[in-house]
Amino acid sequence: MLTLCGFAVSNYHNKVKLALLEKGIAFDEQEVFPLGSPALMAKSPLGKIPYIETADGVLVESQVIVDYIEARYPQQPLIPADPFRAAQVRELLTFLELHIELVARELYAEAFFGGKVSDDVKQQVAAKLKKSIAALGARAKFAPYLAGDTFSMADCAAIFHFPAVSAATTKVLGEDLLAGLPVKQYLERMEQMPNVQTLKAAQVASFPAFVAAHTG
Ligand SMILES: N[C@@H](CCC(=O)N[C@@H](CS)C(=O)NCC(=O)O)C(=O)O
Repeated sequence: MLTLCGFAVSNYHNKVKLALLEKGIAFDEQEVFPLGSPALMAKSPLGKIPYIETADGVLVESQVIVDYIEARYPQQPLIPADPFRAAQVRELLTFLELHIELVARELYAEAFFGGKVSDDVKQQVAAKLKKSIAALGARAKFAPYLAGDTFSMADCAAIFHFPAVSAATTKVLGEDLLAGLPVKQYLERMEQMPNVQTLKAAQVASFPAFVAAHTG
């Protein structure tokens, strides 16, 4: 049995949980907050969630976890069998996570946790995001899913990363940098999915307590 460890507000946690739910894989859950405890560091050496406990050991990094469950449980595939189409899904994931979410994350302290980000950092983040979001727009199909006609692991990520990036850029840069892409309509379509509704409801419900605990 797999145990998914993390907490309901995290976009990366929800990405993995949606993949498990859509694939119909049975799993246990343990609520873990990334607060640097020795117990956490023993399982997740970067101190991050999500991580997953398997019969063979622990895995960290959401994409590593999703790739593992895809290989281990091929039912309800979240990546096309065709190598080129599979690579296109991974290209979208790389744009989304390495070039967009990870860059926007620099704004989260000010956007969500009462911190402050310098004007220099804001300018650099805005410039990088504009370039990366244009690149995503050049590749993403939004028809109806991110990679085209089939739901994929790129959607598991986008459904939770897009709202975080929109909220952070709106709050800190005064502009939703995703507004030029059909993200709003895409998210409305994805929110028709029962598993997405369940995860979003849990995320919203646990957000105030999470922010209160992390606002210094
Ligand atoms: N690249 C990681 C990112 C995970 C991540 O950033 N998790 C956040 C919560 S959303 C976390 O654990 N942050 C605590 C920290 O970085 O110390 C993945 O894909 O799993």
